[in-house]
Amino acid sequence: MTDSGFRHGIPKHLIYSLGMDPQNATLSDWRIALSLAVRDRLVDAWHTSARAERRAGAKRVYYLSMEFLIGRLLEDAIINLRLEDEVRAALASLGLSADEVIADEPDAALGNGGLGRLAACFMESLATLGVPAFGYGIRYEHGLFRQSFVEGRQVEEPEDWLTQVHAWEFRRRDVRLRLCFGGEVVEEGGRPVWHGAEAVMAQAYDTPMIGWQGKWANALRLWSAEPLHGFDLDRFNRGDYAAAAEPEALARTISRVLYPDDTTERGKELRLKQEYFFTAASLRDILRRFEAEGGALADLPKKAAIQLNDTHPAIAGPELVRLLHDERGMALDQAIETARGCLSYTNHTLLPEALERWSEDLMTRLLPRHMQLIERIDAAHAAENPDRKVALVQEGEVRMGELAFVMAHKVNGVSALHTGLMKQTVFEELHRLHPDRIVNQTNGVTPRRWLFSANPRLSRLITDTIGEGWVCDLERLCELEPQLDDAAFLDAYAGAKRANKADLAGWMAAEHGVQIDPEALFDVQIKRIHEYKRQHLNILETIALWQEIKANPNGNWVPRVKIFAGKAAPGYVFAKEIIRLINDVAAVVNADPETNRFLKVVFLPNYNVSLAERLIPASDLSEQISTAGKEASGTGNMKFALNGAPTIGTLDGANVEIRDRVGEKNFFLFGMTTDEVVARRAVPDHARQAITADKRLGGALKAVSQGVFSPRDRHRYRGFVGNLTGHDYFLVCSDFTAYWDAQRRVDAAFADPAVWWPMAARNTARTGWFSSDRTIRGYMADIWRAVPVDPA
Ligand code: Z16
Repeated sequence: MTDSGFRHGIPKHLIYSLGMDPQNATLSDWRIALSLAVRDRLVDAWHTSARAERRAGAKRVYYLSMEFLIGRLLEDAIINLRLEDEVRAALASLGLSADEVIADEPDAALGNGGLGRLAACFMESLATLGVPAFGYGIRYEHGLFRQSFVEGRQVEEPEDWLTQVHAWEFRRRDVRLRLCFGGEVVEEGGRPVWHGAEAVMAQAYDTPMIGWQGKWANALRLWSAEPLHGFDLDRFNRGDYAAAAEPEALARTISRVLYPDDTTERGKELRLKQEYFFTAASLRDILRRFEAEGGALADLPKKAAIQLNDTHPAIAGPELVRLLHDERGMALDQAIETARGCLSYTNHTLLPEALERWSEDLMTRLLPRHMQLIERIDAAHAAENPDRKVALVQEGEVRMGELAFVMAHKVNGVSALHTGLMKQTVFEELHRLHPDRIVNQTNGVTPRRWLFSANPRLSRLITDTIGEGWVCDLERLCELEPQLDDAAFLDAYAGAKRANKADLAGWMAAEHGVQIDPEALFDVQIKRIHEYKRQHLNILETIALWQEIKANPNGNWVPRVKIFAGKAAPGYVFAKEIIRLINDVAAVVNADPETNRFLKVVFLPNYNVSLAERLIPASDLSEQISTAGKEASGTGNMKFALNGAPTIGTLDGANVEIRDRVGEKNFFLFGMTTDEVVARRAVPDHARQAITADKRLGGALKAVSQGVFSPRDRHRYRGFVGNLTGHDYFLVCSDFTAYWDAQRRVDAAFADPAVWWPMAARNTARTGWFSSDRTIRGYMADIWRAVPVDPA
């Protein structure tokens, strides 16, 4: 199939794989045909990789994650296989636009935000580095909901990416595992045996994850829940159609939908079932592979590094102990040791509401044997650490963070600041007992997708200046440093950004009917909507700026477009209020003829990976304004910096490390530090004090509470303003003045191209360290003890 080239391969798949007559084919048909033709080109590399790792007897990395936010796959594959020119030419000869075909692919939105996108970047880096690895997760029928706005309010609709042919996956008919829930544990021949009451099948689907230049590929293996047996023919024949289909529907519920909460776990039974379902299926698959290749069970840690992405798969500890001890007869202590030798755990948040806890009752009902083993693990840990106070079960709840910690040989945080706080706060005691266990692995992003593919103009300039080596060795961006005072280089750099901004402005006009000035400063905050991320701080500053411009409409204002995008968890009422307020402010401000030359506000609906790829290369300013101590790392912050958008931000998460690298002059720092945040909260009336001290903040809050942005419903934001003036846990009011001042420093810098462009370009030149290749190398050296394999 490769010999005939795409010009023949695309119509061939259209006609013979999809059974379409080219005369009737839609854009989607062509896109699927192209995907199949591109897929043909990567399958061989995939098989070669699998054979090479088997031959080498290599240690494999298993990345267990509830979420893989992979987005579109076609462009990724085209780019990594270096097929851009060939595909473009073939599509053109068929009368098709490559950009339109690529943009037709729905995002695979199998994640909420940073955690899921990190998993996707890691899969790409693992393949680029040639590390034998599997990603294991859930093949959700419905990914993250689609967001739209009705009268400014978020409306959620189910996402249905699988209603179209998904060209990238292979259903593995031979990989189908039976899993149980519930039932009871009985003694048989002196050994505990778990008899589950309810069973489902875990069906594997593999999607190849191809690395740079197609040299290596790994599988992303996603599990789909299916019933043991088709449907009940007896019942059907008796005319009981609904009942006949019931077991099927029930089984499939497990992989039906992604939970839409990013950092709040809510103790739902189905969620625990999802967690056990994919974890247990993955572990069984891992053991099966190990046993097929031969070797003593005690050597499992030499062949399998199993990374738990957050606590969601923490049940892996007891499950692996169960597989080794109950099912294979290994002594309990040795089973615990062996499991620990394989397992490691990444923590992604310190927010108390996000630390998973499951009630002992639910755990006993759903996983009775695991509950017993958790108690055994706990007792063993207590015996080894007689003075310990932390118990795995407290107040009738199983603490999954502590369980993951105790069962892991390494535990990592995702930025230097976050890892330090882990040691001082949630894991203080466990850290004292196991001082070598916690390590840091600062997050990273894949440069293939987030620079090379998303920003071709800047990529071309970089390659023309320092060659193409930067794509898989991102720290070589520092070779741009000598050019940062060169007028021609800076002109070209600014030219790339301007062209990206013009594209974005054109797209916004065409798709959303909003007119924005491409010369204005594009100030962008895109991420999940959450109080700790403080989109409300941004909108209050916007309101204050609007009022200031109105008071002096002939002033020398620096034109700005405030761009927002992001989803709120459907049950998070306050976050939805923030969305509505931003939309209400946009309606009033954008319609104000006195100010709209200088200030526009746009909230783009349905934020996803593809929208991020469009926005980030066209951004001037990156908003990373969380309350210090709350954002574990952030990864959007890295993408913006790489693409030449300086940060306005707090000393939180990876912002700290970004600032260290780009230099304090190239970063707009503001706000309280983690320690100051803690101290400030202890001040009674901190919000009121801050409001009294800052006229602008007072004025903005007054406008909101008086209904300036909700003229037909003047009391709409009473609760919102009440929260900020009274409680203000995230210290929006206390950080307002510093934020305002930082924004005015941004204005001054942007107004002077001789200041701005060197600053923007320095952000690109100095952030090569934030490649996920570097992160993965860190995990390999400090946690996995795995090495790349030569495919040849
Ligand atoms: C998530 O995306 C994150 C944390 C978490 O507990 C749950 C989810 Cl779904 C994010 C962090 O908020 C972010 O700071 C971090 O960069 C990201 O995980 C990847 O580590």
